[in-house]
Amino acid sequence: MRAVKHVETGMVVGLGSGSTVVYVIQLLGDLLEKGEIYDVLGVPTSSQSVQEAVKAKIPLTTLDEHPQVDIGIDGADQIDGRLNAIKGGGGAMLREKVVAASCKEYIIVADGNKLTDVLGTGQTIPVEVHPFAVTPVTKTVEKLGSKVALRTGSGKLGPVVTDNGNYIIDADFGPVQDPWWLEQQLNAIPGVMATGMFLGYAQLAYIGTRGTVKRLKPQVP
Ligand code: DER
Repeated sequence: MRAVKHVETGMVVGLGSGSTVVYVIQLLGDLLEKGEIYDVLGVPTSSQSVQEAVKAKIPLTTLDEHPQVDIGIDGADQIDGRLNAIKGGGGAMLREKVVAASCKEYIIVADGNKLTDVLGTGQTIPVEVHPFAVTPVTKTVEKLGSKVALRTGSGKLGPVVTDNGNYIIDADFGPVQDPWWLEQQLNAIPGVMATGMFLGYAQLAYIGTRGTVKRLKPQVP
């Protein structure tokens, strides 16, 4: 996993969430155990990444103690050539975004099937919403031109409740030609806690396809 090679001794590392990042956390734990790097602290982005980091014996810290994170590594549900991404399939986007915004360098690791020309193509946009506001937010997001579904759990009845005690709506806008405009509109709705659009955060992505890994930098047209 090439992304892990960016982590150096003494760094504070943002630990993303999701199935891909599990390998990142395990590898980082291995490097620490072998003593190849040391004095590394992790900032977890979800209860999942806390559990994985504890298993991998990575010492953890908080943004209160380390508000500036040297490097963040996270997955994505969809990513375009500018390295703008849709995240939140795992429901962790609020903390993931706070950590992404705190990183000096932010790297996305994803499978090739996550690459798209236009964000939103065949992919819903998750929006974390305060439970008190879920109905008015849903109506407003529908008025912006999407079909909206409240995310419900498997293994639990009723809505998915995030690590922050909020609900998630998944908004299907189809291909989004101007994600920056949409991000601004969504963030302006009272009750929206975070959207799954991660725009302008990643400086680098490693995209794996059938055993090969491509290194991508943001393409500027
Ligand atoms: O939910 C999330 O934000 C995850 O990071 C997601 O975007 C990537 O998850 P995956 O690696 O399991 O596909």
